[in-house]
Amino acid sequence: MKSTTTNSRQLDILGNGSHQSAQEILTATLKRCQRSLGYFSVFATLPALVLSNIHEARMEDIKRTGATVPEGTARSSERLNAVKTSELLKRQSKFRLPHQNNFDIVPALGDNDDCPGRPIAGGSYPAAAPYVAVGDTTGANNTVKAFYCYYCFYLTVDTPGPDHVYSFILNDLGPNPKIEVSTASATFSPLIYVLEGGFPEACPASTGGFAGNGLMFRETTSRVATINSQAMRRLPLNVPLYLLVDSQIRDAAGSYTLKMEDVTISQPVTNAIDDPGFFVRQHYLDFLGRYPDEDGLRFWMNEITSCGGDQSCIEVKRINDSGAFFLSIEFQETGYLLYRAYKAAYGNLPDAPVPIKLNEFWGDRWRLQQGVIVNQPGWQQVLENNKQAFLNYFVQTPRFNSAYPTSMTPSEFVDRLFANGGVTPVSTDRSAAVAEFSSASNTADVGARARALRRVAENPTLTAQEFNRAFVLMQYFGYLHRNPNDAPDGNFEGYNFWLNKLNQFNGDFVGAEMVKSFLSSIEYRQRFGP
Ligand SMILES: [Ca+2]
Repeated sequence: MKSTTTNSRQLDILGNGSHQSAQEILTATLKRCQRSLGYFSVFATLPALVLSNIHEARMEDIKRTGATVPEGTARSSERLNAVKTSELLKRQSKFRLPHQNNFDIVPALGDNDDCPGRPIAGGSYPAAAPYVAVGDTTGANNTVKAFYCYYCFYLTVDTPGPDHVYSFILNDLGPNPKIEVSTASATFSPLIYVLEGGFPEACPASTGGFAGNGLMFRETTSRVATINSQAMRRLPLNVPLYLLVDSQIRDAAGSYTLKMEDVTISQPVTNAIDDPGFFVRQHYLDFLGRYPDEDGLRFWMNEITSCGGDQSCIEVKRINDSGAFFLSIEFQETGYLLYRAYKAAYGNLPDAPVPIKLNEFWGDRWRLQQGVIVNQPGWQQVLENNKQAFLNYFVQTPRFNSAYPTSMTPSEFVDRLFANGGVTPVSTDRSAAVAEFSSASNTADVGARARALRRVAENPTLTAQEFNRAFVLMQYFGYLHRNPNDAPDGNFEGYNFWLNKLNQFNGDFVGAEMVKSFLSSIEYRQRFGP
């Protein structure tokens, strides 16, 4: 197919490695994940399989339950319009330019009197060998004239003096981390503050800017301004930070010495999403709706950092890390269950191939997700409680009550759920759902409504049928924070393109280059930087 050829050629030019090596690394990753984090145990049969076998596993699941798949849902043979396809790829899959993989380019361009300032070189800086920089703000730009500090009692702090900017990402802190700016000047009292980065407007580009993302500030005492150990621990790890050396007194300026110690700093990047720690952290936020736990963060970061400077290895690991978040138990049992509840309850949205909108997904996901961290003690019970609470809530919403009047009989109720889910149930599954209502003739029992809906939403046939569809939808929700038919698409052509491609590759997101394309898309990358 033309699009595939074009795509492959682009990959070859950039030297992004073969599918073979990607698949080998993925297989190894799967094995390690099973051992360490319980990831990928989506289906009982899955641990023995590599990802390219997922489709077969799901087919086995369906055969085992004796259910049927409606014609045309699992695979589509629709031919793609070559012109439209190339346009889609052009928009979605602008692969990184070679220089964007060079993490050391920033220091060469660095200057510290304008954002993003001078990048601090990556490495560990113990107290015995701190990072030290000497500067003088005399004549510097007034990059930030004021900032809003949301961790400082919501203060707006005026900063009209000339300032210097340093950018860095904290990877780790030792026992006594510290940032200190000292001066020998009797007329210059540095005011130092930290801005949070990770989004395009995080650091004002020209002079006289206002920053809305202040994390903290420190004034000078005895010619030293210090962010001490306690304050350092309030700074987020794996997030781009900007340290500004400004002035407490209007227009005052002078020389200073900056010292950072007992910290580990990431290699500087031009776009925050190229930093391994930020990349992983962002996946927790985008797919699991929570901050990372330390073990998980380190595990997934290590997958990437263990590549060292091998760019093709880094790219493969980033793709595998990324896909793992959709495949994780935690997502499958929260975000994907939410998707399936909507699918069973209402079927697809009008004139759409998907059952749920982004605002519905974000609005309800927390109900299933709250407090769940897979592999932490008691997580199964927390998840079970969340599922029950969510489904009880869901069946009492006005939309559900209106779609399923309590006057419906249990059989009508269950049949409609299965029909909306696109599933012809085996008789035992159907009767088990109906039996939730005992011998009642209507469906007024809220608990039974919730349990019956759960049986349909967790039905293995439904779960298998919707798997690729949900995977593609989550590319839009997770990476792009939008519905597939929102701008710039305006329709579901892009969604259908990726669904067809994923189906053609039997669910193998590496072979289909789906995750890779979303990660590389300008739309995704511009969420975080240039
Ligand atoms: Ca300033």
